[in-house]
Amino acid sequence: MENSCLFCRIVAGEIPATVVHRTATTVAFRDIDPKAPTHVLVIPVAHHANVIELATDPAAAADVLATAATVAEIEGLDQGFRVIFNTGAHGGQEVFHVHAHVVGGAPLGPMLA
Ligand code: IU
Repeated sequence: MENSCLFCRIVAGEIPATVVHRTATTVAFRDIDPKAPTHVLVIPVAHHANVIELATDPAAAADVLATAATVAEIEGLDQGFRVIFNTGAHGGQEVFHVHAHVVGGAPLGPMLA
């Protein structure tokens, strides 16, 4: 856990979040500024800054993807959804604890704005 990391503090329960699903290695919670009817963030419990670091921990990466799939099922996204890892400055990443955005619940168009 990194005390200065907002998402580590959500994992620890020090900052409130609306948790949708939790496993031993992941937490899924609603984005505070949703961009679609369903907008859930899936994070690994272990701190990794971005998807490049996550890729060095294949078990954690697989767990994040499995939890994203579980979230889609819980949220009833049977018409489809999108999983996005914003990465770095050009990717628009704002929080440097890797998170998968699971977005859906309506047609999203060709790209997420
Ligand atoms: P990004 O991929 O790093 O740009 O996304 C960060 C997301 O984290 C963004 O969609 C915020 O709305 C969201 N978020 C949150 O859910 N809770 C928070 O306390 C903060 C940001 I700060």
